[in-house]
Amino acid sequence: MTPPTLPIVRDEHQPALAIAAAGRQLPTPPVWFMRQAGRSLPEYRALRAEHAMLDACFDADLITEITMQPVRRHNVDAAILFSDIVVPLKAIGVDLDIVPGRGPVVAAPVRTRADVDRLRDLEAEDVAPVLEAIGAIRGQLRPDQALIGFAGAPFTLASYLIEGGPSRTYTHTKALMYGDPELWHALLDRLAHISGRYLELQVAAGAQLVQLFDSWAGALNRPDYVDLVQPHSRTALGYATSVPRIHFGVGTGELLEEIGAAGATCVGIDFRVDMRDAVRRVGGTYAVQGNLDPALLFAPWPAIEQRVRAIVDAGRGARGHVFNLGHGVLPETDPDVLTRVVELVHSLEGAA
Ligand code: 1CP
Repeated sequence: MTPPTLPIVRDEHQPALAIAAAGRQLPTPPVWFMRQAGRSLPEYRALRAEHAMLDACFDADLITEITMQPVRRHNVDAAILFSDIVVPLKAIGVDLDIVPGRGPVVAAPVRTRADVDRLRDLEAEDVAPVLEAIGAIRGQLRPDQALIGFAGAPFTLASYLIEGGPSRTYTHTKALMYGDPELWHALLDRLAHISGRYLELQVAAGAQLVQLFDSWAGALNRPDYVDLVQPHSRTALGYATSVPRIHFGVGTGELLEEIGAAGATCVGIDFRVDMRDAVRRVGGTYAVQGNLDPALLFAPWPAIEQRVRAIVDAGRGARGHVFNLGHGVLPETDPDVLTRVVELVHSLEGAA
């Protein structure tokens, strides 16, 4: 296993979350929530009632405001840029929309060499409002709060492009992956450079760490992940080696070591994995992030508290721990419960 390249961390100048994600144990784990900016917040729903999702993703003022909403409300240790994994694809001219209640839908699915060749490189001017928003967000965050940039990993992006939209079975994706490996690698290489460049641009604009979302990589077994996907995720993460790098996928319990070895400093742990097992398997090499079940937030408080404490205890055994959910906040979640979880995590002090 290739050890991760850890960035040089100067503690006084780094927010706690960047330090933890780089691989350092802190007395109190920093906390944020995947999908913290979104439909669980009434202030988000009010804003989005007036603007389509993709319009909001290309408007610097809206990006800034929506990114800051959960930070103000929950006092989390990080903002995650309000955007979507398909934003860089839209920015290079792919005809797609984010359909309410469904997700990204691509007008003409990518399935041929000519389709792949049309995916051009991403330039700073393609995402100018995003980069402008990053500066504005940094201006509003406290120095101890981090700004997380993100991108979709090549496999997850490819699944939307090839299927034409969300999928449960990835039939077209896998047919191309197994049936035409040459075209598959060409597509994933294109996407790796687009994603990587997007991460690089966000870091240059002020993002202090990044997360690569390979949300659907859990659909693959380990050898296929290693041969057909991991090299491309490594290419993407290679664009952001100056900052800590979280790498996450849903249902990736079979792949944790490989998710880390793709060039991460912190491995995202979904809620199907026992945190103690995750720490035993990868916590000696990488920081870990996770892994409260988002559905647990609907249980009575004592059940939530018990699980939060258990995850924090388990996380203390790793090289670093960022508290988070094991996947995104569900839209029906009571935001006050999220705030209470942040307060609880912040109250749990242990030995560093
Ligand atoms: O109707 C709405 O309000 C739109 C819902 C929504 C939101 C708020 C979508 C559509 N995307 C987003 C924002 C978003 N997407 C963020 C914002 C910041 C935050 O986390 O607070 C992030 C990080 C994403 C990333 C994203 N988009 C992922 C990776 C994370 C994950 O959940 O695994 C994926 C897979 C997407 C695709 C996508 N975009 C939207 C939906 C509903 C989906 C999933 C569709 C599917 O199931 O395939």
